[in-house]
Amino acid sequence: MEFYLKVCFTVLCLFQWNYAIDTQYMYESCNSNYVLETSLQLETSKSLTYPFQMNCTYTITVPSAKTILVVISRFEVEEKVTGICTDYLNIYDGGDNKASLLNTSPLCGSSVTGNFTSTGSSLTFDFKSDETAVYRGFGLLVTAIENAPCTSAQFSCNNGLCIDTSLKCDGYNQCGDSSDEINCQENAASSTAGIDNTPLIIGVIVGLVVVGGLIGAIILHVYKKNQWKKFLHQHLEDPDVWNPSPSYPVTRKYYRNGNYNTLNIDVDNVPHIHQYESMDASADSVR
Ligand SMILES: [Ca+2]
Repeated sequence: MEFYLKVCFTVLCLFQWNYAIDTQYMYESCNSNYVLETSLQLETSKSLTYPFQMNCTYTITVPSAKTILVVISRFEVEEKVTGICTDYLNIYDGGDNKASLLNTSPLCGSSVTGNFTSTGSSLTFDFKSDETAVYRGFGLLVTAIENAPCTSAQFSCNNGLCIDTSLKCDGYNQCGDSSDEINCQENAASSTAGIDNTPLIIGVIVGLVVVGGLIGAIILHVYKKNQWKKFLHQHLEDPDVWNPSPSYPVTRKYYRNGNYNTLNIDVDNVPHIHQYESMDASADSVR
């Protein structure tokens, strides 16, 4: 078990994979509440595009001492029609859509960027779509934050925010200024420096040897088969040439199977046949 854990950890570090983050979908969890401890990704729906006539709210609440940071990581919603958003997102600064709005106007189109921060411990997202033109929707990174000074269990962002320390170098910008994703390659390199990679190296070498052996066996088999065909062709073309190589014996068994019928050879009077009789097994394996 320890061997496999080391292999998996090494592979993860080598390829710098993002750790999985909790993802919630507004359409599939329409009009629900979520208690958030650290961070989640809020998506419009599980489908490739959000549905027509979607009308959902989603409320997120964090512990009372904390507030909420929303980072827009992706936003693809129908553009305005005659200056009005027909599909749009509103972010309310409270536990329902009666609270004050954090955004100054409904959010739509594909150029929405920036961060939003709650004043309290709850935020409510409200998304509506009409009956025309659906798009991929949005992805929002929602994170529980506190202001500095940070505790030992928190990471101190460059912008003065504190986030859970587990969010450092997880591939997502929970600080809002990306300071939690800085210098991650160096950290990953140093963290792998103390790992004993011997099992991984041995595994790779054994794998290469096995694969190389298989390839060699296939090449040898094809080579022998071709040589055997070449030899037979030569003797069928010219019956006077009768000088079989010990590597490709022609035996009594081979003659009596009818392979040389056209040559009218007296099997019992061909000395080479007796010479190679003991190699019947070898000839059979080649064929
Ligand atoms: Ca992060």
